[in-house]
Amino acid sequence: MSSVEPHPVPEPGGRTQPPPKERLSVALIGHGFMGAAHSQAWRTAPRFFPLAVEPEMSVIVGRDGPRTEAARERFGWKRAETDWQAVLADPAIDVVDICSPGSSHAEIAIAALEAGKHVLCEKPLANSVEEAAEMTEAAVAAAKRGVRSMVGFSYRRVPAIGLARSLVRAGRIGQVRQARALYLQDWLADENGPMTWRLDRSLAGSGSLGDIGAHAIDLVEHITGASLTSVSGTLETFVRERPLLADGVGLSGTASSERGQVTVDDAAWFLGRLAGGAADGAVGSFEATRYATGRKNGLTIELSGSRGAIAFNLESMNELAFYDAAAPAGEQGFGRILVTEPEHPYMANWWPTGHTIGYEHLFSHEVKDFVDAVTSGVDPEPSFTEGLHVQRVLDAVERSAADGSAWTPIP
Ligand code: SOE
Repeated sequence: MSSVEPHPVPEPGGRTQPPPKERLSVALIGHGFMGAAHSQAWRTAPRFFPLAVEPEMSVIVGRDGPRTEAARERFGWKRAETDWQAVLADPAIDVVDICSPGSSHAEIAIAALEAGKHVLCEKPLANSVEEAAEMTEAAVAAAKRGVRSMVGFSYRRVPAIGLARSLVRAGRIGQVRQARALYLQDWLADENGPMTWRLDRSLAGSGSLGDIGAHAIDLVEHITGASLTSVSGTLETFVRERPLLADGVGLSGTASSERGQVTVDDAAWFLGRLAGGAADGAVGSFEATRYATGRKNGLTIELSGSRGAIAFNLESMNELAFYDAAAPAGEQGFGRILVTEPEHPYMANWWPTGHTIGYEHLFSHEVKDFVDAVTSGVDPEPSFTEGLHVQRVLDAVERSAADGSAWTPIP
């Protein structure tokens, strides 16, 4: 961290202002959907959460000069660059926030960690177990030098997920026997939609499985404290050829007249056996698809326990349904808890009682937790090690699907 000399500045009348905060100089890699979301978080988190340092939005990096300059202006970064290696060589940079396609995660994250930069890397961690393992090795070595790293599973920072985790870990739904996690989107239901990078295996690593299935895996394990130990999976690609992308970023764009092969799964289904935590011996059913017509960002999780249940829906992210089987007969039901009150994680810093938050707030929570960990000298969660485990689950699902949905162990 570059430090400004912390000295009290006397004000008229003798009162002194607190010394200016040290700065944390941030470089953002990528300016698509996640680049936009993370930019908002770097701008907003310091305004709502008392961070020990002042993040400085120093540089945004993209491949195309004019587009990156436009993103710099739109998202509020000081500089725009097209050479990420030159940015990593800058000793003034403290943090590298990776929001580029999965094919670039390993090279950039490992170089950044070896250069002593703290790293926040979007999910999934990498495009393969091998890459994720190399990143994790670099992260563990870097942590010994006080360099921190985190994977951006942003939904862990939904206050309702924090409440679900507290209830489940406290035994309020008893022994979890079944987990149901569906992540349903429909932005690919139109077969004429163009080939964004998320449909190219060489860039994305996988399709719905890694893009959104990774979220479902991480959340079920985060809430229950259990780990998936084996899976039986099926993958399907409904539309195998699409128009190439003529122009666009993020999830959409304009179609060109040329066509290309879709090389990733369009939808994934898998069963999983869980061990440990509150779901020891449980069986989970997972689905991840971007063809669920009418479902826009429909991540739902339901945990069925011996003494109750919880149910969450990302499209109603400020609520958690809680069924308490210990409640008096006649009073039992899936009660809706409005998770907006100051008792819940992060909520005291936003709005007065009863006011809701949205998708973008989760990234401010993520930045706040990341910066707090960096300034406190502790390793943030989820770590690259946890990201590697998710990568192993994704890989096991793909191997199972290729082997007739055979039950496949997760190392
Ligand atoms: C697209 O499926 C996507 O943008 C994911 O890549 C994100 O991780 C998720 O937060 C929203 O949907």
